[in-house]
Amino acid sequence: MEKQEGGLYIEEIAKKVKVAILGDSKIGKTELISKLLDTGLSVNSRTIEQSYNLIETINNRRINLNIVDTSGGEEHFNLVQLWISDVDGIVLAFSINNKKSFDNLKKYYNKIRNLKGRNFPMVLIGLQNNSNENREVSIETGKTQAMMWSISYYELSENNLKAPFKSLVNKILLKEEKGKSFDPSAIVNNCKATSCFCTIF
Ligand SMILES: Nc1nc2c(ncn2[C@@H]2O[C@H](COP(=O)(O)OP(=O)(O)OP(=O)(O)O)[C@@H](O)[C@H]2O)c(=O)[nH]1
Ligand SMILES: [Mg+2]
Repeated sequence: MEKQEGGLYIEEIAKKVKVAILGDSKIGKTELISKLLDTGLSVNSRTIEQSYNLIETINNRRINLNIVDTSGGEEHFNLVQLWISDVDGIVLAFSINNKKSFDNLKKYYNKIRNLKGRNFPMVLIGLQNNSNENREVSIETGKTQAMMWSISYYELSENNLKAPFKSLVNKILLKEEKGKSFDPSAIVNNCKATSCFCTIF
């Protein structure tokens, strides 16, 4: 535990939020996390599964963000179900210089929708826009896809690395708040009291 705040360790007072980053191999997922944590992780080898913690203040709340870095290898696609089993949100990543990595996200998206249902918090990010390679996916294409999936789109640069994660955490917190404020028993009790008819969705 790193710091103390008001006599409490930060890890004890921070709310835990767990997210996974998914997308093809060699698109820069681990590199992004390395920059985010400022640790200089070795990215010479392919990831299997690794998780990292980041303490952030988001919307005036202390968040202990646990990021699960996953493998983009096709041979590991059947592990997606396991990786996302207990996450609160997902970052879908592709390289803007690699159209195949963009097209392949559809299979990740469909799998997530099947397992997690609609409205599961997600964000789409385009990586490697700092390389000299030819761009294969335009900003418009990325934005359009994100709009079709009703999620936000980010193209990362050195000064906005945390933006998609903050946006995702905000969505997760909002969803949680909405879930708390919806209490079906309150409707049932209210109906009993006033003898009204109501539909519970
Ligand atoms: N130019 C450039 N190269 C990058 C960037 N991000 C990653 N790379 C390079 O791309 C290669 C793969 O990066 P990784 O971060 O290991 O890719 P990954 O998505 O984690 O791959 P897997 O772990 O196999 O799923 C490495 O050689 C990086 O140096 C970037 O933003 N710009
Ligand atoms: Mg990796």
